[in-house]
Amino acid sequence: MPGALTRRDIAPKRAPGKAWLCVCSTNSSMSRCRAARKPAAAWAGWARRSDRAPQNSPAVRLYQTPGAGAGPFFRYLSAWFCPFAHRATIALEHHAGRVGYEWVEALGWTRKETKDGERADEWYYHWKSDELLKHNPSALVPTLIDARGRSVYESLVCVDFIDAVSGATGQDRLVSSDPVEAARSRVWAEKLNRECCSPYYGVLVKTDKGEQKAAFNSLLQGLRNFSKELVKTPGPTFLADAQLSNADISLLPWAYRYYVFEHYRGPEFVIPEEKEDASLAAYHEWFRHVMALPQV
Ligand SMILES: N[C@@H](CCC(=O)N[C@@H](CS)C(=O)NCC(=O)O)C(=O)O
Repeated sequence: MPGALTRRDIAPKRAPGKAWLCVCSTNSSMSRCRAARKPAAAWAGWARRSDRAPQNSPAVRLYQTPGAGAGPFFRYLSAWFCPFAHRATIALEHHAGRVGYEWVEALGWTRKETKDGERADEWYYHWKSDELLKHNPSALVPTLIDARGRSVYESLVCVDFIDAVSGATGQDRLVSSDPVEAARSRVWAEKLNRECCSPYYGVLVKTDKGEQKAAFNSLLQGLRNFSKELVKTPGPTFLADAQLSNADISLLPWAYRYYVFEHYRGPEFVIPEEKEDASLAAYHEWFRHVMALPQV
């Protein structure tokens, strides 16, 4: 019968000798991903925690597959370094206790063995797991696989999907229950992606200094636009009263990384502090707030 898989059926198959990788193995505050550091057995207590979550919404019922415990559970195809995946990770961690997941490191780079050791440092190759190739036509992370083997992908879609199946209500939702606010934050999730995430790559990948600067300036303008929108509602986040949303999560993994600009491009690529540029004050307040959240 379709959907009769148990959690054991979707447990990860760890390659012999491979370590469990964390979302960010550096000393960042994004390194606190609990699931990434834990093997399958660590989820033993998860079903118990999920008993506390509302279990009566249609979306949650759909994901209660026979034998799979009390709440939705996914194999989460991810990559420790990927900011798109980090959007999904934040949504999963936000709904920890309502949604369970098994982290699977599904792509990366590895150094190739060479026979003679010559120029060994340059011999890297890009690997992808068979599971990722099978479950996402573009073979990109993040990709979520449910107990029936169905997949959901595209980071912003994953955030909304995780929220929909979580059964969360009120301030815990990442998509407002007010349809107008939900529409506004959906528009801004896409806008932030275009204006503040995409130019990040222009700054770092372009070789022409003028093009790097143009990308940086357009990113700054995106942050100023975001600042203006932030002050329309009370509280530091996009939605009112500190409710975290898909718009905040859209920007967060890139905002966290902006500090690398100074290292790779020099001091003129630092995001100005609020005392240097008052139009960025709300953005900085937002950044301090979201970076201090336990799920980030
Ligand atoms: N539009 C996608 C982009 C995801 C993406 O580009 N992920 C990268 C890792 S950061 C990836 O899977 N790259 C594999 C490849 O390019 O083949 C999303 O929002 O999920």
